[in-house]
Amino acid sequence: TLTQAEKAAVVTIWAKVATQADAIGAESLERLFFSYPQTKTYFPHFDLSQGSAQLRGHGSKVMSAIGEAVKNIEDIRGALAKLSELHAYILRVDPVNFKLLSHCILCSVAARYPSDFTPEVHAAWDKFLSSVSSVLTEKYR
Ligand code: ZNH
Repeated sequence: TLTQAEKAAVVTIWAKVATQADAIGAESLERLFFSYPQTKTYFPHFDLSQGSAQLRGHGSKVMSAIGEAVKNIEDIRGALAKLSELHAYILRVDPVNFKLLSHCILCSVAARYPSDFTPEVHAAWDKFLSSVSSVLTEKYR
């Protein structure tokens, strides 16, 4: 669980990220598919070329889910309950992929806000993304 200081750091960096959430979501997915091409197998029905409408649309959905988690930082599990069921029972995404996507989101945020991305913010944002990933993968069996 995140400390109060970590929660505050997440809320602060999110205030910036939220203003460019769609671009950051798309960039994160581009990084994911480019660096870890095996992740593309979950999206056989998508046009994954850089800047495609589907890639941008999906990036936007992922980032709004993360925004919901920030807004409900005291109850991430409750906020993402439905999404957790979707990933566990229907999508069945291998949990290792959540680490890869989290890493790509981390890089996209760091690249866009280098001076805000202090070691403290880095650590808090990383821990927050791990919490989100844990919630989204905890219903697997
Ligand atoms: Zn996921 C979907 C979020 C991760 C794969 N997703 C989704 C959605 C969302 C999300 C919001 C939408 C839903 C609806 O529509 O209802 N994810 C998310 C998040 C995360 C994730 C937040 C983390 C952080 N995913 C993931 C991964 C993968 C995935 C890692 C693999 C690689 N997802 C997916 C898919 C889908 C989704 C495949 C479906 C798509 C379509 O549309 O089809």
